[in-house]
Amino acid sequence: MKRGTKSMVPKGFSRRSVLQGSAAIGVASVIGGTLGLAKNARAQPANVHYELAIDFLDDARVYNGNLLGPTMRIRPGDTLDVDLINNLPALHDDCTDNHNQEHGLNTTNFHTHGLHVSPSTDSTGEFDADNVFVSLVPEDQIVACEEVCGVDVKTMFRYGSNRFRFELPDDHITGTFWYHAHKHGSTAVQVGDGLAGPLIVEDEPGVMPDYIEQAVERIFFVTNRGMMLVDEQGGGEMNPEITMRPGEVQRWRVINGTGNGTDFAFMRPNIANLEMHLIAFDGVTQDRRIPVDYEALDEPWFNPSALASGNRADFIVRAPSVAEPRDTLRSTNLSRVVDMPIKIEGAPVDALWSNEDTLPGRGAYPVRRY
Ligand SMILES: [Cu+2]
Repeated sequence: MKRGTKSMVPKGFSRRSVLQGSAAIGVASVIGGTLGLAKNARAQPANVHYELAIDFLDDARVYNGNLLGPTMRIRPGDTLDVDLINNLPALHDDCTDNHNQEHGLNTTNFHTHGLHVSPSTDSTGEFDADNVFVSLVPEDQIVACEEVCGVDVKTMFRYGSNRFRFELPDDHITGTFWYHAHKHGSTAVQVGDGLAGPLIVEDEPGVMPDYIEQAVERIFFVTNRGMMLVDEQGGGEMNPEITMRPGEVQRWRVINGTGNGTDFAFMRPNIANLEMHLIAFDGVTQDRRIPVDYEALDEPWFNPSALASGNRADFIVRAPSVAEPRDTLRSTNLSRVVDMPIKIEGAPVDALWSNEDTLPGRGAYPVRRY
């Protein structure tokens, strides 16, 4: 495979922290003239910006030189701008009359999986939104569609770089989503390479129960190469040992980003006395948490810890004081079993917990802005 020749160095990272900081101070001063956010108050809508430069890394197409893209964090009402920069070499292979044949392998697009946003343009019409007909080709690529296909194709070509703008409504649901390349003919290859990443629509403060709101967050991304515990930039550890302190409560956001549509991924911790409850699925918070019996390898559609390709599941997990190893590991030929080795170590913590199983459901009620 031909390698990219342009810079592999990311051109810049998110300005999210700066934006969030200034927005929070603005709200606090309006509410009471003092710093600090009141419970149930929310930040003003922000314009959140990420830049994704695509290059080759070890023969795989990647964002910003990392195994995955950065974790994008937004809130209901925000505008998300993604500047996509295609540094891949031109292939001149974009047009084909067979839709089911791989083509346009260095041509890409950007899709926010699960967001309720425009499938065409932003509200001004100036920027592309989640539009499957947009194709971002390398800067110097020749697109000879009429020659190759003999017809004018519907695709709208962009060259080199493009800004995508996603406007989230004020009452957008909060939860775990993801983004990925979505150009027909190259999606499976590019997502398998790593052109994907977590996308979190943050909960409104005060909506989730305290023990969930204060839980330590971990994001796990199931890829074709294994399960990755991701860091915010898109690096991370593949098939990690998961450390928890005795009594610690963690919120696991799990994304099945594999390109194989027939694979169910089963999350299977290796200790018998871990408390694990499903609290959200596909970005929708449940009305009640569901205890996960991760020893039971039922049909995947009965098992709350099974994720089909593209699914997301959020779990609230509490570590025991001492791990009891499981003695049997039942196997299944139905699916991809994702083993989660847990290591309980460090000083015990007295983390908030509740035996009450009620959850806010869709949770994200429209919140009045101040
Ligand atoms: Cu998708």
